[in-house]
Amino acid sequence: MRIDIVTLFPEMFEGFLNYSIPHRAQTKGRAEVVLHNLRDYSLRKNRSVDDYPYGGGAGMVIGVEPIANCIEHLERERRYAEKVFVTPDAPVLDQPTANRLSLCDNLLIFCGHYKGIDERARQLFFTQEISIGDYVLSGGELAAAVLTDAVLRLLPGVLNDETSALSDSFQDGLLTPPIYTRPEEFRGHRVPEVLLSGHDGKIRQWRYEQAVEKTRRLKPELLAGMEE
Ligand code: 6GU
Repeated sequence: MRIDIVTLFPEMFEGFLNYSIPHRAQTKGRAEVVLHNLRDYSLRKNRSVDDYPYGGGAGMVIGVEPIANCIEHLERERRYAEKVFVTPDAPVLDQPTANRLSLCDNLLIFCGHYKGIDERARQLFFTQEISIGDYVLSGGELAAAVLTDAVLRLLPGVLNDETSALSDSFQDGLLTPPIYTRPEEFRGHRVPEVLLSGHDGKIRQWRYEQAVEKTRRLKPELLAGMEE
């Protein structure tokens, strides 16, 4: 898949995209992530993209013209399955949304900054809006990075063990059970005996019970839909 990210701060993505799973998705040829600087689409001499809000108030607003210019330019090259605006006043990203977006060929993610973007741009140029949680960040860049990571790790062939995305928390509607590695005992705290038993059936049953118990304790809302 190809992900085009539009931002005023493309450098913010360089570190994240060059490590770990997001890096592997690209070097394995499963994904291409292309950064675009919104300023390159400014029609002004000083490359500015923002202005004062009509009606007054604090903060600057990114104008509709550079956004239109940028997205129309990118759309001349390819069709996007979704054009996502990341913003805190939107539905919160969840695993089903990440799963669905991972099936798209071309994805566009637009990062706002300052007070936000002109409402007309939201209406005219995006097919979906996504937040990453109910708190405010300084800009959309970290949210776009979170969304990109959540999507890239789902692409086939990116994770070593093909089943390991399937065993993530949320993929079966449950949190993951506790996991352990050596040593068997640390300062008197032992690894649960069942995990050392070599008995696959018992281990599977224990992990399922632990997942249900942990979900009930930490995220009971995930169980609400499953109990009918
Ligand atoms: Cl997408 N943007 C900003 N600026 N803050 C956020 C967010 C997005 N999601 C949660 N907080």
